[in-house]
Amino acid sequence: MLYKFKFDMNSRLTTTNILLPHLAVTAFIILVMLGIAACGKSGVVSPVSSIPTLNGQTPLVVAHRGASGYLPEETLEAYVRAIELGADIIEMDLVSTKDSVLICRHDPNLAISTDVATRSEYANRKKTTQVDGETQTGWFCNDFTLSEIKNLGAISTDAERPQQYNGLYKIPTFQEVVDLLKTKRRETGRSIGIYPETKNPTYFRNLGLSLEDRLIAMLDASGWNSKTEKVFVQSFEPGSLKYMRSKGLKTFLIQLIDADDVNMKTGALTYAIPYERPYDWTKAGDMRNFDVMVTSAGLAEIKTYADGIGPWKRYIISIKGIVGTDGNLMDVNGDGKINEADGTSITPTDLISKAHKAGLFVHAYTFRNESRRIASDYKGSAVNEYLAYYRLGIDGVFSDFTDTAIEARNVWLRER
Ligand SMILES: [Ca+2]
Ligand SMILES: [Ca+2]
Repeated sequence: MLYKFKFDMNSRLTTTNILLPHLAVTAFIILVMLGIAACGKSGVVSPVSSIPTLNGQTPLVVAHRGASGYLPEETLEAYVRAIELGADIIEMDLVSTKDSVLICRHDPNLAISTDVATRSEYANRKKTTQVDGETQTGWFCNDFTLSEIKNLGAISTDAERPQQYNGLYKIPTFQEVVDLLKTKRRETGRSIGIYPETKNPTYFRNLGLSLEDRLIAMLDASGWNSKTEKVFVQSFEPGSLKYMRSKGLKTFLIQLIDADDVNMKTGALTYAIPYERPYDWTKAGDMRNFDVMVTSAGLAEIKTYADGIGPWKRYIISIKGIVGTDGNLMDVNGDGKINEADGTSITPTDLISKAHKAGLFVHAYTFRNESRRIASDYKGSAVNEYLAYYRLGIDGVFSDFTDTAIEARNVWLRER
């Protein structure tokens, strides 16, 4: 039959030969059209046609701070677990020690994610200072050498998550995570990616501990300063991204877009220190909030220095509660608390399609399994939340629970 389809086009018109050539031509046209539709910007043909991501590829699962839902975040152990759970990419925040070593911590304040408060030898380092306009009391990484930080143990940052690993794992340097990833890539044969964030870059620059040049040098040395690898460099501060681009960073760059909270009475996002705007804007006297970044003009501006955006997920699907007769939000599920579980998803914004039109991919944060964080319309299932975003064409998700994000992606790929 295949022979007929290919070669009988001009042969004598028998009943069979009238029908088959038409089928052949039609099938050929359809195949060509599907092939064009499945070809993304990168020119790579997607295994599944018409996936609504920017490049037509399946959305990426980014292990946010490693397998942080299960183990103390940003430790080698949390990254190994995330890789075992199937993460496409591991994510980390970079801050600096006093002796200029990049380490993986979400906050300069070590009280948040380490056992420093229990160490009497460091009691005299406790202080109150400003981080991006916010007054904080604690122990700060820029007051500690790497060898001192290596004495500390990582702890869970969330009381609802396992506490039995607190203090067991060390704080890794960025180089140690890079080395781990190289080993794991060899062992697994998977091209697992990396997603470092310059954290509080203005804060560190003001201390003479700038992050950017060291990050570029380390990516150069690792052979990963390129878009041929799954390497994504992210920041909330546009100045940090623009600086790195100008200094030869060739990886994918992502502008993170934050807000403070959701007003559950209206579904509107709210803005407050230190989440209202990039801190380099504040320092420069630019008092616009992050929300200007999600306008068409804002996205066009981002496209001049970045490849994608990393918005808080509520910029795409926000939630709204029910206001009672007393004017207060109602405890819809009757658990005595008012939180995201009392909210219902509202109509999605057009941010993903607007960003795609601007040529930007969208990786949203942060997806978590805890029931108090799951809007009521997802019926307590984090899988349902991921599905809503995958269906909208999200290009990647930052998840504390890699396995759930992958399970949902499999459900979504099957449903297509
Ligand atoms: Ca981060
Ligand atoms: Ca409730």
